[in-house]
Formats: sequence, structure tokens, C-alpha cells
Amino acid sequence: MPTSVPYSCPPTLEIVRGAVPAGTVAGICAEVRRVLGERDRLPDGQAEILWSLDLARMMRLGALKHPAHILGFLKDTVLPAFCRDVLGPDIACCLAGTFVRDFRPDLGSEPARMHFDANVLGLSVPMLNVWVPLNDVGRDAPGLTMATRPHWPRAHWDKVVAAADRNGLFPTGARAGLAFPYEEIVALAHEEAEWPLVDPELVAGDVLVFDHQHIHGTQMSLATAGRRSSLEIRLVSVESARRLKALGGPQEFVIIR
Ligand SMILES: O=C(O)CCC(=O)C(=O)O
Ligand SMILES: [Fe+2]
Repeated sequence: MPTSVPYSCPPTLEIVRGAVPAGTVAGICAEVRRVLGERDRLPDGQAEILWSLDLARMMRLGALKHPAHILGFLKDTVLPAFCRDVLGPDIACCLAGTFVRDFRPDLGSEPARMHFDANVLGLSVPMLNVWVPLNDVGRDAPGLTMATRPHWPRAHWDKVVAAADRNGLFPTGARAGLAFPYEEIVALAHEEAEWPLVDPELVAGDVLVFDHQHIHGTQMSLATAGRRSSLEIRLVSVESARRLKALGGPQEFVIIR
């Protein structure tokens, strides 16, 4: 294993029902669709991969004046307390690792292949993804397909570990081979005695919180998929944020109160 630092984080996969008031979700959804919704269909044959935008870029583009305009709702929810239980008392949001998304089958949006979020902020940094669907998902619009067990499938996790540098980080080029076809992962699930995947049905306001050790991707099990907007907030401890900055990783973090 090339990494010289531990990558353990208490494996976390939780649905927090009704975490965000419906009105708040509707407001964020309108904002996300305003920023991402005006795009055009790409010429035939071109996959629409870029159906997301991170908050650091949104700020540089002038599409977001202050991170609180997207993240401010957190303080009125149980989510920071939930994340502190896993990450420790002082937590921060990584702006370059926090995305708004607008999945548009009508524009040819390409589903996200199966991957571990370890390749976002590295293996050595305990990290939680607070995944907020901005409309109902799992029935008419795709949510996420998630593995219930960390480090599964083992060979795929090992491939991620092998691609990391000694600090547990991934050089830009190394990430490319770390997303796997949905069909490949489902085929492996069929070999397990206990089915290892879930496609949670969530209504607007429900939130999924998971760490970087669970493979997941856009849900592809629906017969037809509708539009889905979402917010993925990546939180780490303040200590991890300092470490990432010192290693030359993302530099923009905001403290979550
Ligand atoms: O939006 C999706 O379908 C994929 C999201 C994802 O991979 C994530 O939130 O980490
Ligand atoms: Fe992900």
C-alpha cells in the first residue's frame, strides 16, 4: 500500500429523513436550476458530463456571492451535529469539493459511474458527503446507488488504494481509471450472499450522509429517468482542512458552525 497515512474513518451511510425544510430545499433547487439549467443540448453524440459546478468555481464565475447563500441552511438542521459525531468537533466545508448538480436526461446528461469519493479529497482524510436531493429521487428521478458495505468490492477499493500517492492523494490523471461501469458492480453484487447495494428513495428534505469508503454512482435501475437536481456538500475536520491545504490540495474551506 503506497499510502503512509491511515485512511480509516468510521464507515458511515445514513439517511436523515426530513433534515431540511421543504421550503429551503425548493429555494436551493431554484438557485441551482437558475445557474445550471439554462444550458443547451450538446451536438449529437457528445455526452453531457459537466452537469455540475463546484462552489469555488461558482464564486470565481460570480454565480455565487457568498458560500452561505448555499450552505447557510445547514446551521438550522441536525446535519452539522451528525457530522461532528463522525469527524470531531470542528468541521469545515471544502468549496472545491462541494457541487451543485442538475441531471437532465433531456440534454443527454451522462450518469456518474460507480466510484469511491476517496478520489475527491484523498484516502487519508475522513470526509463526509452530505448529499441533498433537491427533488424526490428513487422513483421517477435517479438518486444514488450505494454499497452498504465500505471497501466493497474489495478489488476495486484496492485499485483506489494502489493509485494513491504517499499522502493518500490522487494526482489529476490517476482519477480517470477509478470510476467503474454500473453493470460491472451490479454483476459483482449478484455473486454476494447478501445483496450489497441500495437505491434509497428520498423525498425533498431527506439527506444521505456517507463517507469516502462506500462505492456509489448515479442510480441506473429506473426504467425512465427524470430530471434531478442535487447538492453534495463535502465536510472534513478543520485539522484535515489544514492538512489538505499544506499538501497543496484545495485551499478554500469555510468553517461550519
Ligand atoms: O449526482 C450523482 O449522481 C453522483 C453524485 C456523487 O457521486 C456524489 O455525490 O459523490
Ligand atoms: Fe461521488
